[in-house]
Amino acid sequence: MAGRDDGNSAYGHKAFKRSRSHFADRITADGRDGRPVEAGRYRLIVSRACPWASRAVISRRLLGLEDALSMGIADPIQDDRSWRFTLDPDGRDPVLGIRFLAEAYDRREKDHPGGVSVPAIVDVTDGELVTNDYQRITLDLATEWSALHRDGAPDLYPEPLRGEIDAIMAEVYEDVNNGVYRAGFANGQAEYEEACAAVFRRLELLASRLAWRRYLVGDTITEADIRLFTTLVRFDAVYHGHFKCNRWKLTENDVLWAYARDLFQTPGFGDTVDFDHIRRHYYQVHTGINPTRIVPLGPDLSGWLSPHHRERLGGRPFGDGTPPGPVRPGEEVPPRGRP
Ligand SMILES: N[C@@H](CCC(=O)N[C@@H](CS)C(=O)NCC(=O)O)C(=O)O
Repeated sequence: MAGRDDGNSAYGHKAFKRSRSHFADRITADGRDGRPVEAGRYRLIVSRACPWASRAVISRRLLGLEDALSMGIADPIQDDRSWRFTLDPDGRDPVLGIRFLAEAYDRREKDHPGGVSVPAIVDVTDGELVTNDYQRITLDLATEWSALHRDGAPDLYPEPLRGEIDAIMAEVYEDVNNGVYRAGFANGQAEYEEACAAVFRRLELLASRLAWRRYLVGDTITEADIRLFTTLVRFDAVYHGHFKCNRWKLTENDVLWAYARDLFQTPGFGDTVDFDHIRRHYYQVHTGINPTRIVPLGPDLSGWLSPHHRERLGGRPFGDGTPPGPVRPGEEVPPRGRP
C-alpha cells in the first residue's frame, strides 16, 4: 500500500498554501445551485482523521441530521487513488457502491483539478460529487438545512452574532486551523518559525478570551467553537509532535485544556472523535515529514474524560435547545479510537 507524500493537494516545494475547494455548489433550501435540500438525497463522506471533515460530522450530530443526511467514513489511510472505502464490506461504500471517493469526483467532472478531498457531499441519485467546500458545508447545514433539524437543535450560527463569529473564525482559521499545517509542512526554518509562533500567539489570545467565558461567542456553542475544537482535539496527538507545534501541549494550558474537555464531553463532540484514525492518518500518510511511517504510542488520552469545571462560568451549551441523543447505531467510534 503506497503512502501518500502529502495529505493536502497544496503541499509542494513552495510555502504551504491551501487550495480553494474546486466544487463549491451549495445545497440550499431553495435549490438555487440546482440541488435543493432533501431528506435522504445526499451522502456526506468524511474521514474521522480530518479536521475539516470533522466539523461536518459534529454539526450533523448536533443538528440531528443523521436521518436526513447519511454518512460514509473513509479509511484513514489514503492510497495513491486517495480516500477509499476499505472499512466497508467488500471495500465499497454501501450506499454509493463505489470503492474510491474519486469515482464520485470523476462522475461529476473528468480530470478535475485539485485532488480528492473530504468532506465531500455526494448526490445519491446520480452518484456525483456536489461540494467539497469545507468552509461552506457546515454553515449551510446550520442555516439551509433547518427544516430537517431535530427538535431542540441548537442555532450554531445565530444571525445577530454572525459578524463576531465570522471574525473569530477567520483568525482561528489563519493562525490555528491552517496555522498548524503551515508549520507542519513548512519547507524552511523561517517559514516554520513564523507559522508556529502564530499558532501559539493566537492560542494564548484565545485562552485569555476563554478564561472568563465558557464559549467563544455568546453563551452557547456556535460554529466558532466547533472549528476551534477540531484543531484542539488533535493538538497533542498529532500537531505537537508530527507538525512540530511544540511550544507547549494542550494539556499544559489550563484554560484551553478545560475548554477542549468541556466540548469533548458535550454530546456531539467527543463521541465523533477517533484518535486511532487521527494518529494513523497523520503519521502514516505524510511520508514527506515522517518517512518511517511509525505511529507513536502516546499521548495518554485518559485525561479527556476528567472533570473540567467550566459549568462555573455559566453558559448554556444548547441555548433554548437540548443535547443530541445517543450516537446512531453503526456510527459509534470503535473502542480503540476512544480515550
Ligand atoms: N478541500 C480542501 C480542504 C479539505 C482537506 O484538506 N482535506 C484533507 C484531509 S484533512 C484531504 O482530503 N486531503 C486530500 C487531498 O487534498 O488530496 C483542500 O483541498 O485543501
